[in-house]
Amino acid sequence: MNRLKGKSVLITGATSGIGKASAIQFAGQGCNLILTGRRKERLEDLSKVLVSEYQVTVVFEVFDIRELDACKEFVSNLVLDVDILINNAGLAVGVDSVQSGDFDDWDTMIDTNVKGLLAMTRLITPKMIERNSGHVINIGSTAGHEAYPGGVVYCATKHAVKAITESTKKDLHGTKIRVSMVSPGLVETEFSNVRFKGDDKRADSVYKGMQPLTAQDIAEIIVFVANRPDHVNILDSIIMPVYQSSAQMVHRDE
Ligand code: NDP
Ligand code: 8X3
Repeated sequence: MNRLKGKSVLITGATSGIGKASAIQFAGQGCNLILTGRRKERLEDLSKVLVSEYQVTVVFEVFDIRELDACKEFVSNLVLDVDILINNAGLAVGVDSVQSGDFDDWDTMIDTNVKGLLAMTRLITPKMIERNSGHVINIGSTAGHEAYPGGVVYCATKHAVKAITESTKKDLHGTKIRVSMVSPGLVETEFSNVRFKGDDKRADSVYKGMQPLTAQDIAEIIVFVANRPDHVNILDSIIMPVYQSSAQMVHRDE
């Protein structure tokens, strides 16, 4: 049953990976889309494809989610009511240990994954409260459930997303607004290319000898979470490839 047709879905970080795949899946359900990211050309191209293939309304805005003023301006200019907010924009940068980490990389992860997500939630939820309806879906990670070496700040940010999700649910207690988190394990997107700062060979090695999740696998879960009946709230869902049993326990065929 499609309960999503005609709803407006705001997806941060829709230029690639899980965000882009989610935009395609929600458009396929007949949702109108508000897309964000920093790469304008990608948003233009994706919007054109979605409008022509699915006949939905698509608007996009190019800005850096780390800039609070840009987030505020974006939200104040929105004409559509946001029914579903998907806080997806995020990244890992580097795999340094705590004793050798790069302070700028740490800022980038914290400002994007935590402060960007918080800003969007802070700015969008008041109108949801006024309407007593809406759904906030945060993209967490298995790294928000389990810390691993080389992930000190990335894991901290995703643990923060878990805490933010739980607190948001409790802050909105008694309203009809749903609050969810989707927590993937290894998904082959541009994530590892970004983490390894453009070292694509190293990025490919993350998925060597195993079949990772695809962005579409996760987008389908996000749509499932969003498409539950109004009284059903999925607080979290952990999805890993079958060859992955924990952050670092990954079986690889020879
Ligand atoms: P991608 O690198 O493919 O996509 C990341 C998206 O985030 C891009 O659209 C990017 O857009 C956007 N983004 C990053 N920084 C900013 C910024 N400062 N301002 C605005 N947008 C930004 O990776 P994924 O699709 O894999 O990642 C999506 C989410 O999923 C992230 O939160 C990630 O932590 C999470 N995740 C990923 C997993 C994986 O294995 N791939 C597993 C678990 C969770 P642009 O660069 O155009 O700004
Ligand atoms: C991304 C998955 O294992 O690289 O959140 O942390 S992992």
